[in-house]
Amino acid sequence: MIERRVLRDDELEGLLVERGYVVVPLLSGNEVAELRDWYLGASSGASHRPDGAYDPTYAEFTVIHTDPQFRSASFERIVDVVGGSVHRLLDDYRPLVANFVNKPVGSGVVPLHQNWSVVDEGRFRSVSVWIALVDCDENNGSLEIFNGSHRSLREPRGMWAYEAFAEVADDVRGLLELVPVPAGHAVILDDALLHYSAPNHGAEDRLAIQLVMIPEDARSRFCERVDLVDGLMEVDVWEVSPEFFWNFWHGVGDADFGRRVDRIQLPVPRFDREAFDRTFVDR
Ligand SMILES: O=C(O)CCC(=O)C(=O)O
Repeated sequence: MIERRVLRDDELEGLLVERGYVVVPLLSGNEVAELRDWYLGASSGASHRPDGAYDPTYAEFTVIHTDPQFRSASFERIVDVVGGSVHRLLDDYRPLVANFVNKPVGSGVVPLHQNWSVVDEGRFRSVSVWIALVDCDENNGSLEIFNGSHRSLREPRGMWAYEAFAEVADDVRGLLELVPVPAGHAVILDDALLHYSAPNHGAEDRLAIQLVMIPEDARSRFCERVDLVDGLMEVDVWEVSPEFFWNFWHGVGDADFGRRVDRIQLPVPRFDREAFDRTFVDR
């Protein structure tokens, strides 16, 4: 039972607790244009997936942008433009990670996953405020979510969370709901919610923002896999500030902006259909 609320509005809070996400209007047309123009101007249409970052068919996330200056500048710009609106919705939350998420035409899949756990999810909810900067629908790869899945598997998660469902992803696609999101609207999702997004088959870049917010009164945490011993992952747990993610590569952040607080062992999560149903469907 998580007692700490997320949203100031009672009705929205009830929906978030029940379904794991809500959709709300957030930004004005001018704010959307400002953010979109800033991103597209600064990136001048080039690809910003560094060599060896990850699968080249994936969406581009600012947190691994080729230019480290752009990562910090993006965080500051996003927080500057959307911070006030987000503060009016969320009950004393603070930003931890900010990404532009771009899908150039013809690419940009985001595999079925839960986001990193960045707080103790037994006591708190961190949320991603995912803001559409263009109209997003089934054609250009909007979010697809598994309603209610945030109630299961609130375990420590790091980069490996992107691999856990590879075996079942195609098989369970029919359980997901596509969420159409007009430009300027936001999906506020519990970071434990299972979600996916398809490649962009539209005619222009599909640009969005992911702003990860945590409660002011919660400790941040980031889980880094450091080893695999006898089938168990050795995981370092860090308490971090946003700067930790401005110099981030293959799951390792900037140690100058974090403090290692624990070392834990975890099994490697791998879901076949039976384990998936047991965890998320028949619970
Ligand atoms: O932008 C997308 O399509 C997906 C991004 C995502 O998975 C997230 O923000 O958690």
